[in-house]
Amino acid sequence: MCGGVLTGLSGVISSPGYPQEYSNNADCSWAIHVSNISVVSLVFLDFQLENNEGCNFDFVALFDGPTVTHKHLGKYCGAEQPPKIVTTSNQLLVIFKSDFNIGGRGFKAYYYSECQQVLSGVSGNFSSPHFPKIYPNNINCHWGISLSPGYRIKLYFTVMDLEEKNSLSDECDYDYVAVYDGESQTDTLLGRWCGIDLPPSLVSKGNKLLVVLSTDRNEAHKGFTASYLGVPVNISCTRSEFSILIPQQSLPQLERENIYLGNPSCTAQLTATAYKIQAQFVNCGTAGQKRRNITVMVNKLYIDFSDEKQKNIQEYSVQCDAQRKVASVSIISAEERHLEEQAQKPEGDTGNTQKHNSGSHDLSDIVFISICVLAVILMVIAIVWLVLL
Ligand SMILES: [Ca+2]
Ligand SMILES: [Ca+2]
Repeated sequence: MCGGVLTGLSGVISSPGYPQEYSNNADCSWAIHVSNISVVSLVFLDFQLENNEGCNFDFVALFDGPTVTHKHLGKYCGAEQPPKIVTTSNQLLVIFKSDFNIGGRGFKAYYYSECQQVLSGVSGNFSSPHFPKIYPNNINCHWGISLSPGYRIKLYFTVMDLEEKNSLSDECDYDYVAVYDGESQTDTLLGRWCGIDLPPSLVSKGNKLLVVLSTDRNEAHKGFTASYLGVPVNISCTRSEFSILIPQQSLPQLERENIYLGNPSCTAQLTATAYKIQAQFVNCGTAGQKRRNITVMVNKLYIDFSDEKQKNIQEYSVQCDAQRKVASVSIISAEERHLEEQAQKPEGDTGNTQKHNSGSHDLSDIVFISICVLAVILMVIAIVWLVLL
């Protein structure tokens, strides 16, 4: 008796009687079926079968799907370990056959699923596979959170119970959760956690976050649960003011004083459902900047997430093309902020521009003075003309 249907996220298969010599005339097939969001990886740990060219006597054959009619991924015999196989779908078929004589130790292999999930709701929860039961060994799960531009993602872990650190290296070498500030593992690593210490809450730089759970071949615990929240900023403008709305439910733990435009005296008001800032361009330090012959009104929105442990103020650049009444908001990343601070040092160009633009009422003052001057000139011309007459 050998083979079967396997539906776990990971598992081990081996030839009948392994590591004893397998029987003659064996005919086994394993249909591996992992969850819909995954592909299957198969890794051989040991491999020794009767060898012959073409592998016609004893062999292991692999198919990229549930039946032998699916794409053939390889046929192996002899003592050379087959390479790691990854399917294109969530199913893998493994066939083992032996003929009437000459055997070997057989094979042992493990399979695992690369659990992959993309989350695009404004808020959501996810947890390690089988939570609160023990998570599988040998898994590598990805949760990608992807929201619309203009959102940042705040991630909280609510339960954390993974295998402890390697006591020799003091690192999370066995099982861990890693969070990347973007959509792939090449983006900045925000941290790597294991054991029972809850990771701190994290805020993404942009509108994407990647959470990875990696477990090794033995010892498993309960796993983790996490929640995330998109922090959106809705902005519009008229010819004279900004209007900013942030749904209250997206920032449940904040006071209205934690949200302000330009400076802490321009705080948000609380409506029934949202934090709201309505600010005339002449207030809150909004300034006009010339961009390709268009004057754009610019300011910064601050959301203060600081707690006792850590200072954490997010900055958003808000802009309004007042003529077209088109507003936009974008997140200012830590790097951008750093560059800006560099540029604003006394001799910096940006510093001068900022100084020049401080207070947009400068603009209306200039217009007013110009009109006065013009009126005076016209009056003088009129008087001179009268006198000459
Ligand atoms: Ca044989
Ligand atoms: Ca482990």
